[in-house]
Amino acid sequence: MSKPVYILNGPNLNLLGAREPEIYGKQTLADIEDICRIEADTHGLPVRFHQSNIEGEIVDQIQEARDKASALIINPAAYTHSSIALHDALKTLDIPVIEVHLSQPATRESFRRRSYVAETATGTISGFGADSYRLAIKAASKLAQPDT
Ligand code: CA2
Repeated sequence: MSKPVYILNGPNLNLLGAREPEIYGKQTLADIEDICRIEADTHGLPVRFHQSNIEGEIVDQIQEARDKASALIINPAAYTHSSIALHDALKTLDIPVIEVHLSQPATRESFRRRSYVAETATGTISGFGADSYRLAIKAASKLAQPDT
């Protein structure tokens, strides 16, 4: 069995579907997890899906991914725009890192234009709603190295 793709989700994404559907869509995070698992299955990739509202827990997950994951997909939510701790943790990874966003932060408030994560990522996919995650898994399936 190959190493899983880690899919990490930051603060407030557990509220998806309940508020602001015009920005983030109607799907819940559980719906997005289902979409990810279905897409990953088509590529034969196992998935570890996680959400936390706590910055340090996300850092712990990134550190775990260093030797347990084949690729890391992360929607850091608001920590995208503030977290040097996530930036530093992500910089330690030797696996592909894909930053995802449901919305297109560049077209929103000016404080969303700065991403501390983008500088550490292999690439960023944003603005496609839940499809951003599906596209990120496609990218991960191309980039992830088979187990040695
Ligand atoms: O578009 C994205 O995926 C974001 O990462 C979502 C973050 C936002 O801070 C980023 O700039 C862009 C916000 C996630 C909060 O999700 C909510 C869901 C439902 C209700 C309220 C917030």
